[in-house]
Amino acid sequence: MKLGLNTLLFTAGFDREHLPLLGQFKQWGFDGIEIARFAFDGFPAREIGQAARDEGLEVTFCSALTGAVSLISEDAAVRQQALDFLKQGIDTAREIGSDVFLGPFCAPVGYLPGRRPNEAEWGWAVEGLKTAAEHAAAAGVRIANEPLNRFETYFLNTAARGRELCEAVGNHSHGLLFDTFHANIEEQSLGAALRACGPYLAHVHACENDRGAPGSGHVGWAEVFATLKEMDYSGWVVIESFGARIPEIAAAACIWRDLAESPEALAREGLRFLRDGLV
Ligand code: LER
Ligand code: MN
Repeated sequence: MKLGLNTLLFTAGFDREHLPLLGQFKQWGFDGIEIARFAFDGFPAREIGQAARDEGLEVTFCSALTGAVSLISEDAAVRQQALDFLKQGIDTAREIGSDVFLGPFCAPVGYLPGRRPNEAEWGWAVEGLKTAAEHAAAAGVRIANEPLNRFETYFLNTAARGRELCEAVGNHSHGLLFDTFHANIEEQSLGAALRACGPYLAHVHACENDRGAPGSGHVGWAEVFATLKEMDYSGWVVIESFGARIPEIAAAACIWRDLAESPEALAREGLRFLRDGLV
């Protein structure tokens, strides 16, 4: 397994000015950097991907549907906007040299209409993701679609439902991202949930129950590590936490206190814990 660190610990909009982070990530011992962007126009993806490789880091590429951009909107024009966004994200992942494009890609993060998802929305998700998966396959990129906890989305909360979605999409280029923070809230068993992802498991976010350093809280890590090994998972396990002092991130992730002594301490302690348990 390869271990990475998501840039949301430091910034909501990774760009050239953040290139000095590459040397730090490498020095701390990460195999890769997970770059997060929520807009792609003008982003120098090729240049940044090359800079990461020059530093000896692999790259994964992360985004999310935000605002009003939804693949499952009643409005066909909005669904098309979401599909265009996903296609552009996939193209950016290819340009940056990532073979995954990951994040929550059905409904915008934080959209909570106060009811269950309906069949029309399920159909729109399947239809949109089929088209996105074809685009991803042609680009040599795999979509890793992320179930989120119930306080961030009403649409896709569990691995079991994620697997149903993958089966309905029916394209290996559409898989699942398993995030231990969300799963810790929604799943009855982390091991069973990982096994439910099965061959669709495309990416893992390692995040503590309070979104701090993996190993510092009460996520059932022993079960997570044992199940990933039992599944012969050989992909990425990426530490995802959020900069508590970065206003847009703090507000989006509702983080109102520091989760570690410093972002560096969170990254280094989390990495040591994951290496001990996984590699
Ligand atoms: C993103 O990976 C995530 O986990 C969400 O909670 C925020 O988009
Ligand atoms: Mn995540």
